[in-house]
Amino acid sequence: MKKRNIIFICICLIILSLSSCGNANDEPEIPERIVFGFSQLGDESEWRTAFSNDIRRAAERAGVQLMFDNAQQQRSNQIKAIRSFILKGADIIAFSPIVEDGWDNVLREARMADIPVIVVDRKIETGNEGLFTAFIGADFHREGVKAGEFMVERFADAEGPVRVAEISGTLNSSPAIGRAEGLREVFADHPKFEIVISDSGDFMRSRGRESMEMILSEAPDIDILFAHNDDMALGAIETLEEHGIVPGTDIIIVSVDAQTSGLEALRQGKINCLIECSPLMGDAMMALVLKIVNGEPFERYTYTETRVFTDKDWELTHRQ
Ligand code: GYE
Repeated sequence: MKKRNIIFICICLIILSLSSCGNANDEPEIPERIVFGFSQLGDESEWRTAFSNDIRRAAERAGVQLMFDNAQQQRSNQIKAIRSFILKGADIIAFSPIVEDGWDNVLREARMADIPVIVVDRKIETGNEGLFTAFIGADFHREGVKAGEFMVERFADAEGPVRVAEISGTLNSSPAIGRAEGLREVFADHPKFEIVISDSGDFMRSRGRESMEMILSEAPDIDILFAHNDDMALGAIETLEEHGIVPGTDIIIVSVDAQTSGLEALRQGKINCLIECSPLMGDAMMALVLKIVNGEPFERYTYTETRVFTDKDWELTHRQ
């Protein structure tokens, strides 16, 4: 009987010690994952697809829980997405604004909910810069300047007028505004350059094709085409080839982005100059997200690097 009692007490003790192992108080705390809402503006270009993929990859690497919404090119959808992130209690929100204006109300709502907002890729026009926490993206004005500088160098010996056609990006979007302004700033000091026609191609390849058709009928004797992104340049190249015009030779072509298909066209001599705009901002954005959420110091404005690739660089490296 005594022995049985001892065995019983031992069993009780083992059970007790096992159950105390499962006690939540002793367990290492599993940190809560940061919930990050991202509103992407659409999927109009190769650049945009690369950017979306990069964000997904970076969020996974950083262990951040990503809520991703594609607004299909509509500002109203972006506003809805940001509101739903607020309602779902996101820790932090970022968005890539399709156009510059119209964001103040929803940003105020985020601020009332005490949720920081990062503006990424494109800029916004706001009466109150304090409505967003940080910006990360490219300097579009500088891209336009670099495009202009290439043209000035390439046509240094030309007497002029040098006739330029422009296929611009989405109206009222910050890359379209910045790239157009940068180019015009350079031309202001070189009056032999004349922008004879400008049309918006909405950053899409199909629209680039159409714009080029229109340009050929309205202003057939152009020397340069400046397309605000590779996709529109590639669409325009298709149209030129259909008309028996040799892109890169009969017309000098300059575009922005330098994504895979654009670089391939540069190698083939169909594009003469690419101004790089990198979509690979995911890791930098996640670093910013972690700093902001953890209350660490962070840079309010981060600008990505811009390189210039020309057909001459390609010829040089190819010959070596
Ligand atoms: O150049 C274009 C895209 O906002 C920088 O948007 C981005 C631009 C990019 O559709 O290809």
